[in-house]
Amino acid sequence: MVEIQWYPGHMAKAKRELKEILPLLDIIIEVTDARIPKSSRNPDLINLTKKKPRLLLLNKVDLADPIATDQWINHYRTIGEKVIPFNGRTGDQTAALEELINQVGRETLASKAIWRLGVVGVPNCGKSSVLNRLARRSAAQVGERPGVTRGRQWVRRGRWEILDTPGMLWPKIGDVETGLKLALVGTIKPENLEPEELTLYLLGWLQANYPASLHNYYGLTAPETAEEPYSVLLNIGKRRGCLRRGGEVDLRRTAELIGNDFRQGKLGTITLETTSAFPVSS
Ligand SMILES: Nc1nc2c(ncn2[C@@H]2O[C@H](COP(=O)(O)OP(=O)(O)OP(=O)(O)O)[C@@H](O)[C@H]2O)c(=O)[nH]1
Ligand SMILES: [Mg+2]
Repeated sequence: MVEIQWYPGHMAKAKRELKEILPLLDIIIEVTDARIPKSSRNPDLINLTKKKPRLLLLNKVDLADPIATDQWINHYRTIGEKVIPFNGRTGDQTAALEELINQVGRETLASKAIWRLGVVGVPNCGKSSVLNRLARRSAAQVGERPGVTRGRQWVRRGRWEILDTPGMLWPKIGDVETGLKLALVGTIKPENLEPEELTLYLLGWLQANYPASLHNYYGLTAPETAEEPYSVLLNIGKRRGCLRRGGEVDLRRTAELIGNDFRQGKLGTITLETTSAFPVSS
């Protein structure tokens, strides 16, 4: 298995800059990806912001398994987080988010004229989209690839000053599965990854938890969906015509295709981790 150590200089800089600006921030809005509600929480960010009022957003809920999302929301509520599901693309739940901000602000900053909100999280999880929803306009640039936001950007709306920040990972992602999941949802640039390894991991998860997705989208038969992940990869490559000149399956291209299908939600609503692996007390 490849060990993902993706911590370019600009992320170290982003962390330094966040540390500098943190004393100014009143409320932290930590954005995560609802498909990996645990793995998309940066331990550095949790640590840096633990003394601040903090809201947790499970963003991209439209792509996540709704049952798993409910379980994760319950899990986080149980351990005392102020958490809500969110869809940065449609802006559903913006009113609920605003209400939560107002509630936390009333409790902690009642007398302050200006409330400074900091939007933080791993790359590509939808921070700028969330900011645009709160600002009610397209103030920040949004994009499909990680690393779109490079610098800090303040946006004002009413009594709120909202800060958009660049995505941050942490220097050493110790657990291989965490790295694979972060890569699968698109927080790491694809050119830094091994698509075959990622997709074999994804296929194993789909076979165990969402076998119907392989049947419905790629047309595999039930026995085919139960084969080794490598055979499933080959089979999808054949069916999709991802072949090299000699007629053999192009595994890399097939793997990229499946990864893209997953990221775009074509395989259905899928969450890559369950709460059961993490005791409520964790
Ligand atoms: N399906 C879906 N896509 C979303 C959602 N929120 C954001 N996106 C998309 O995810 C991609 C990344 O969104 P951004 O808002 O740029 O994410 P970011 O966290 O600011 O990314 P960086 O600045 O690169 O770290 C864009 O293509 C958005 O349209 C969501 O709730 N659902
Ligand atoms: Mg951004």
